[in-house]
Amino acid sequence: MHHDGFQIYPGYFDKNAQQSLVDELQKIIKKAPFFQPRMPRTGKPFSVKMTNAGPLGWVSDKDGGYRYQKSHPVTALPWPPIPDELIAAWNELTGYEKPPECCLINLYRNEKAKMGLHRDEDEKNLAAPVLSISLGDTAVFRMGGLKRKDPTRSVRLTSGDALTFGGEARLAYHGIDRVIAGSSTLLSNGGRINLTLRRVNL
Ligand code: MD3
Ligand code: FE
Repeated sequence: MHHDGFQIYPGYFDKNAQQSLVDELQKIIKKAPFFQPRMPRTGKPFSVKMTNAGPLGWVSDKDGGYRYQKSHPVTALPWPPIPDELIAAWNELTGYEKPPECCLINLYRNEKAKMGLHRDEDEKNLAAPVLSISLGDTAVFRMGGLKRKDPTRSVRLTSGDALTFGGEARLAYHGIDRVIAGSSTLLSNGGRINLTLRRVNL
């Protein structure tokens, strides 16, 4: 059943499913290593490292800005495919008629990694929902409204949680205030990985 808005599915992926996602991610990262995204214009590096799976990947650098592209910015190779388990989760949780085109993989390696309040608006298709999956250390997630100054609330995201953002919530401001180091043993080097699945084109 699909509802509009912001939905959280605590512990959607059990321990076994989380471990098999980590195994799949390790294979992806060998072919498409984490890269260092940079802010448009200033070139300031993000504190989060990124890579992608799927036909399109989200990248950002000083000169090109935020964009989707078919290849890895360092290796120039196409992105690896999105794992079947993630496509299945997209189908079950979003019910959207078209498959996701991008699985952005964000790595929060230490307690300094965070993501400022922003909206996801680089997609042509803003009608499709977004699916987010948390793995590893707990994150302090901030969910706001449609305007930057709207009130926000703080939500803890733990390993295995899934969230969907559709309807009004699709363009809501959100960010990651911090990650709580040592709160999970899922990732052998610690830290947190967030997967964001998006439909980019109509
Ligand atoms: C609300 N990632 O990559 S996931 C991002 O945990 C991003 O790495 C964060 O925001 C992370 O753009 C937050 C939760 C999330 C993802 C997408 C959304 C919240 C969202 C899209 C629309 C509204
Ligand atoms: Fe976002």
